[in-house]
Order: sequence, then structure tokens, then C-alpha cells
Amino acid sequence: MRTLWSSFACISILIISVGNAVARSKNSKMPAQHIKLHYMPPSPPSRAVMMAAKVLGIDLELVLTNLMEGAHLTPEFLKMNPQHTIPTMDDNGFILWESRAILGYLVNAYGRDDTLYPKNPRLRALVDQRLYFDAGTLFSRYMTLYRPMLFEGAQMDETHAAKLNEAISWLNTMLEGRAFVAGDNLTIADISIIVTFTNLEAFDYDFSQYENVSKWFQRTKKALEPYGYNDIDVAGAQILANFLKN
Ligand SMILES: N[C@@H](CCC(=O)N[C@@H](CS)C(=O)NCC(=O)O)C(=O)O
Repeated sequence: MRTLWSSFACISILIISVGNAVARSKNSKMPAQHIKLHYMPPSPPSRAVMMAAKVLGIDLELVLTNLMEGAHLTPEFLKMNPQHTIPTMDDNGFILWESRAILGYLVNAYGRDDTLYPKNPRLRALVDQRLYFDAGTLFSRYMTLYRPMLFEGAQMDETHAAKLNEAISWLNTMLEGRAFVAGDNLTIADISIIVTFTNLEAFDYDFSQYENVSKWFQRTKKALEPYGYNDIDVAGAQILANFLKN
């Protein structure tokens, strides 16, 4: 496990430009200083935040936080985030963790409009419902199945796989008559949820029987392609897939 992550150890801070210059110059709401994001490339919630930042045209200062070397357990990191999780955001001293909260904050603070996270109470409630479903059910069931396989060398547990399939079937129903998970356009809920499916695809997990989900996955991939889908999401999932195979 150490070997996998140690290849990242030499990089402490990496700044990438995730904006587009035109969007940035036109948008007076852009942060005065780079927003720092403590992350690791394979971390699914970190990948969601990085893609959302790209969609918003925000430049992130990516701070590699090597979990395998305990970089999240140092006194400095724990002072910032006692829960020691990545992603953790530092926007000029404003610290926030929990990827879905970060996604909402970035749109509220820096979105040129509210498309990604609507202000309309009912539209927003649907996005929130999908985000809570993701955090509490979908991603949680994915982790229950894959954490032992990734980190303990366990075999696939069919009971846990059935529970994950049940969650995917619920998402399939939520997508009935909708192009994206909460309506007709891409929102932060799609960005949060897609990382799980990118992992499942990289792990050769078959979810093709869920037709709405399969079509949504292709549609959302296309929508996010200009915003680092391949470089951020697929590349991160591939690191995990290689880890799983080894
Ligand atoms: N619900 C959190 C999950 C964060 C999380 O568990 N991140 C993992 C890496 S993907 C982590 O930091 N693990 C280290 C730890 O919990 O000590 C989110 O969406 O941000």
C-alpha cells in the first residue's frame, strides 16, 4: 500500500490551473488568492471537488496530502481538520471539509450563476436529496463493498454487492424522465455521484442492467470531459483499479 502512494511523496505542492482565463477575468466573484485543496489524486471526493472547480473556472492550489505517510495526522493538519479527511479546503483562512459541503460552497461563493446548485428551494432540495443519498447510501454502500477489497485483500462480498445494486436501482428510478440526477442540467449532485461510477467502471463492476444510470453516466462523462473528467476522475479511478488488481 505504501509503495502505491509513495510515488506521490516527492510532490508537496502542485499548482494547476483549472480555470479558463476568459471566465476568470469576467467573473468578479473569483477568489483573490488561490483556494488550497488538500487532496490525493485517487481520492473520489477530492476528484469531485477538483472537477467542480474546473466547471466554475476556479484556480485551485492543490496540496498533496499523502495519507499513507500520515500527512493528515500531523498537528498542523489536525488543527485545520480534526476529522483528518481529504478533501479539505482552505479559502483564505476559511476551512471546510466534507466534499459535498465544499461543492455547495464553491458554487454559492464563486458561481457565475446558480445552475450547478439552484437557489430555487424545490430545485435545491432535489439536489440536496441526491447529495445526501450519495453520502449516506450510494457512496457508503460502495465503500462497504470495496474498502475491504482495496485495503484488506478481501474477496467480493455478495451481500454487500446486492446492497450496492439496490442503491444503484434507486438511482435508476430517480433518473426516470431526467437527463441528470436532479433535473435537466448538470448539478453538483452529478459531479459528486459520478466518481463512484467512474470507480465501478474501472473495477469492471457491471451496472449495465440499470439503463437510466448507464445512459446518465455516458451523458455526464461527456458533460465533464472539458473539465478534467479523464485527467482527474478516470486517472484517479485507474490508480485504485491497479491497486485492486495487485
Ligand atoms: N465524506 C467525506 C469522506 C472523506 C474521506 O473519508 N476521505 C478519505 C480519503 S478518500 C480520507 O481522508 N481518509 C483518511 C481518514 O479518514 O483518516 C467527504 O466526502 O469529503
